[in-house]
Parts: sequence; C-alpha cells; structure tokens
Amino acid sequence: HPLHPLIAALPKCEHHMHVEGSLSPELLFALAERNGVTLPVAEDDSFASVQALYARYARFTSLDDFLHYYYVGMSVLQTAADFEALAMAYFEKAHAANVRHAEIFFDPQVHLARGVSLADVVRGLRAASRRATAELGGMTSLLIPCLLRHLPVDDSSRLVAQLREGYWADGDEAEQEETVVQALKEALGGQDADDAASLRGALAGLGLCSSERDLPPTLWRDVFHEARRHSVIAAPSNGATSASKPARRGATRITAHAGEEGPAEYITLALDHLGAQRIDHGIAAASDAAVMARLAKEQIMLTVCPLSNVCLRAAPSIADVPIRTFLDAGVPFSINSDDPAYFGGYIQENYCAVQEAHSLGVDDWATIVRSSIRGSWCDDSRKQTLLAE
Ligand code: ES4
Ligand code: ZN
Repeated sequence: HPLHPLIAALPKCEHHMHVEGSLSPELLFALAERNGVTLPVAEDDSFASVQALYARYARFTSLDDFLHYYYVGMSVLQTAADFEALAMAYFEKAHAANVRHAEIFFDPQVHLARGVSLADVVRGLRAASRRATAELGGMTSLLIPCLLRHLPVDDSSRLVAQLREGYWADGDEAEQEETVVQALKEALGGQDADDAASLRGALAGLGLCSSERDLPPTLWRDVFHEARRHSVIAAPSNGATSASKPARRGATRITAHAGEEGPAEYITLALDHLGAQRIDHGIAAASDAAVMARLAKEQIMLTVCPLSNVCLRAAPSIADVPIRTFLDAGVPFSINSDDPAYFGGYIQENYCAVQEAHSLGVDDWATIVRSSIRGSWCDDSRKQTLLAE
C-alpha cells in the first residue's frame, strides 16, 4: 500500500501489550530448557515443538482458550534475567516499528503464585526499560501491573495490599520506611540508587485483565477503591523528589480491559465503579450510542488491538473492528498488539492490517498518532517532545 512507508515512519505509542504475551515459542522452549520447566502434555501435542505451538496459536477459539496457553507459557519465566530478556526482545521489535513510548502490562499474581518475587519481576523489566532508553533512541517505557479476573477477588486484594506495603519487600509486614528505601535502592540497582522515590515511579498505574465473560468490573470495585484511596501506585509528580522526602503521591491511574468479549455495559461499569481513565479493547462501545457519546465527551482513550480481536474471535475480521466508527465519533484510540507472540503480529502488523481493511487517510493517521500521545501516561514534557516529532 502506498501509505505503508508513512505508517512505518509514524512515531508510535503502545499502551496495550502484555509482556508475557511477547514470549515467542522459540524463547518459551529455550527458557523451559534453561530453567528445567516441564511443559504439559496436551492431548493434541501442541507443546511438542515450536511449529506445533505456532499451529495451535493459529486456532484459538476464544479469550479463555488463548489464556490457557498464555498462563502455561509464562511458567518458564523464573528469574529477573528472564524478564529482562523477554522485555528487551519486545523493545527491539517495537523500536524497529518506531515505537517511541511503550506502556507494558504484566501479571504479578501469576508470578507470585509460582514463587517468583515481584522484586525480581520488576527488577528485570526495569533493567530492560532502562536499556531501551539508552540503546534504542531514547524510547521511554512504563510498567503497569494488572489484576486478574480469573482469580478470586481476594487474590487481587492481597496484591494491592502488597503494593501498598512496598511490593519490592519480601516480608509480609509493613516495613519501616528506612528498610523500604533500602530495598528500593537495591531493586533499582546502582543507577537510581539515590532516588528511592523513583521506585514508586517504576509502576505507572493499575490494570485489570484476563477472562471477561460473566465477570463484571463491579466485582473489583472495593479493590480499586483501596488502590485509589491509598495511591498504591503514584502518578508522576512534577516537583523534585529525594529519598528522604518522597513527593506527595498522586492518585493511582487505572485502566481496565472491558468490552472485548463482554458487553458495552462493562465499559460503563469500569468507568463508574473502578475509576478507569482508559479502557483496554472497548470495541463493544460501538454498539452503544450512549457509551460512544460519553467516551468522546470525556476523551477516554480505548487501546484497540485489531489482530487480537480477530485471533480470539471478538471480531470476525479487521474490517469489523470499529475503527471508522471511533474516528467519526471522535472517540480517541490507540492501535496495539496485545499479545504479539500469540496473535501473529507486533504493532507494525496491527497498523498495516488497519490500513488495509479501513483505507485510512493521512489525516486519520495524524488523529491516531495525536490521540496515542495524549492518552499516554508519561509526563507532560515527554508528551510535548513526542507531539513535536
Ligand atoms: C489478554 Cl487479549 C487479553 N484479554 C484479556 N486479558 C489478557 N491478558 C493477556 N491478554
Ligand atoms: Zn490485553
């Protein structure tokens, strides 16, 4: 397509990419071997080889069908180095597609249940994030832990309590501030050692994902209320901070998967009851005029994932992903890869698929790029830089 060089060159922001979903079958098998993890014997032998696994990924029938493979796959991730390698491989792909800013989801509850500490996960991801900035043209990135809907609500509560105490600490009692700061310094490594407050800044917000059917957002209302009440994850502060005097922490930013397989009503519930500032997927909004009007009025960004929707049968084809409907209604959205190793494409392939199915114009792409920057959770000065690119 004549617009493809332009699309490749667009300065992109990605907001909806589960880092565990960037685990390729190749890396999955390599880490299973290195870490001595035994993969399950599926009836259809899908874990028999890299090729068999790719073939199985091409036949997902639903979100839950995919999630089974996704949670088995991530069992090979054990050490901080594994998470660093995983995220670095993603950042390199993203950089090749001219991603300038990436906000990355991860699933702490699953890793904790496997005995992998949050400190190790965050340390590995942070290391990759720092390297990406240094080695990949100043690309910025933020981390967003997600609560998981397929697990009991209590499990989410426990994670929020742990985040509140200081997720980096291994103890389960609230730590003395001194101890916390020390652990923070350790978790960050030398580079940020004199800015313990920036450890809080390692996480940019709180998400909600996993199975959606029959799991309305209201079930997590109290959990998100707790998270917001205690600002368990600080929004970035503008003032100078120091280890001895942490900046006043802003309200926790919240995003939630809603309206992927579930109804438009779940989008409304996520906004009203969880305090969501963004909605992940949100394609069901297109079937509800009132929800569309609200998203446009309040400029709530949807993080749309076209290849994911087709792969998991949330939409019959890319042409059915309501891109034009959102553009016409003034509903801001970004285009994202979701779980790129599982759904047959990274961000570039998602942008190109949208172009091929929807024949967008240059002005449409300018709108998408601007919306993606405005809806990011980086600070205002970074947004200004991105808008100028
Ligand atoms: C996910 Cl596609 C999708 N939907 C909901 N939760 C998820 N976690 C990882 N990928
Ligand atoms: Zn997702």
